[in-house]
Amino acid sequence: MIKGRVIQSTGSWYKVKANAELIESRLPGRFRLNEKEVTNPIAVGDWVDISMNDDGTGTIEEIEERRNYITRQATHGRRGEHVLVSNLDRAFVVQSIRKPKMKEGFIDRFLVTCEAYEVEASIIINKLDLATKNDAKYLEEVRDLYESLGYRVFTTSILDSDSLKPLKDVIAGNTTAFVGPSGVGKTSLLNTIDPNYSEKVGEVSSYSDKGKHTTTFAKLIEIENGGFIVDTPGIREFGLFNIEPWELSLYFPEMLEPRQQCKFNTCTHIHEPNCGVVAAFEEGLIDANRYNSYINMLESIED
Ligand SMILES: Nc1nc2c(ncn2[C@@H]2O[C@H](COP(=O)(O)OP(=O)(O)OP(=O)(O)O)[C@@H](O)[C@H]2O)c(=O)[nH]1
Ligand SMILES: [Mg+2]
Ligand SMILES: [Zn+2]
Repeated sequence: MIKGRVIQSTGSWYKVKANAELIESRLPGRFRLNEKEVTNPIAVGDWVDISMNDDGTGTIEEIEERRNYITRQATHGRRGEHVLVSNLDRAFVVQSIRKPKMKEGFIDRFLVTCEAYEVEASIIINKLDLATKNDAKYLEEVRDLYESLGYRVFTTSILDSDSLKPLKDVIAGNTTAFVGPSGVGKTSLLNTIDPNYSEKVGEVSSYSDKGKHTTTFAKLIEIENGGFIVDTPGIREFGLFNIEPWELSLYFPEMLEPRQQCKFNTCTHIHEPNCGVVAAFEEGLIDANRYNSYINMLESIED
């Protein structure tokens, strides 16, 4: 049996890197039967044991328990969850200041998932070269808000190599992932961080300001200064999976203390009497946009 790591998956084939070799591997049907609620039983980042076939392909026999992972609600009408990537030291939610414009709701959903699944999360705001004078104040507010909650914020532009230095430093030696909407520059960042790569990047439509979903499969890439980056396909909406209404506030760091003052331990912090979170919000201790994100998420998981 050979141990390796899944570096790419198309759904039927898995590329497994074992030592220095890339082995095209298949997954026996029994794995699919076991995990009905998952659209992909194997994710990029997984450690697996494979047995070798005569034709040089592999068969995945065993999956090592994941240290952590990022998951979201499956799309295209499928039920259950879709595991994006596993065994991470850190995950970056990538946004761009313009083209396409920032979606704070996306950031907040991603951060909640990372809190729930115990992945350290940071934020990248890319395309800083497209920021106008008026954006400066907004960027400062965003940085202050998220850093006060314990998340690092990196502002980058692929046209400014100095802006990438702090990012490179935290990536070195770790396994990290880039997750975000299409067109924000996830693949461009990767190509710039390690010039040995020239993965395909796509235009952003000038009409809709949306990317064209250029990256189609998640891919784990080893970079030259040591470390791995998982580039993932653009995501329109980051749907929460398997988070109950009563527990949602556990994944908002600023609500952890206030929620202890709530009268009811099933409090959802909306309409209940004697709610510590609402009290904290009214005192200005919880940011209005974050509280709004909380309400939006709560509504989406309640129905
Ligand atoms: N001005 C500017 N353009 C950028 C920057 N980073 C990326 N771009 C451009 O944004 C477009 C989309 O970049 P991609 O790297 O393909 O974006 P992506 O996030 O990988 O998109 P998907 O693979 O579709 O999810 C390309 O035209 C890039 O050249 C940046 O820092 N500044
Ligand atoms: Mg891409
Ligand atoms: Zn409450």
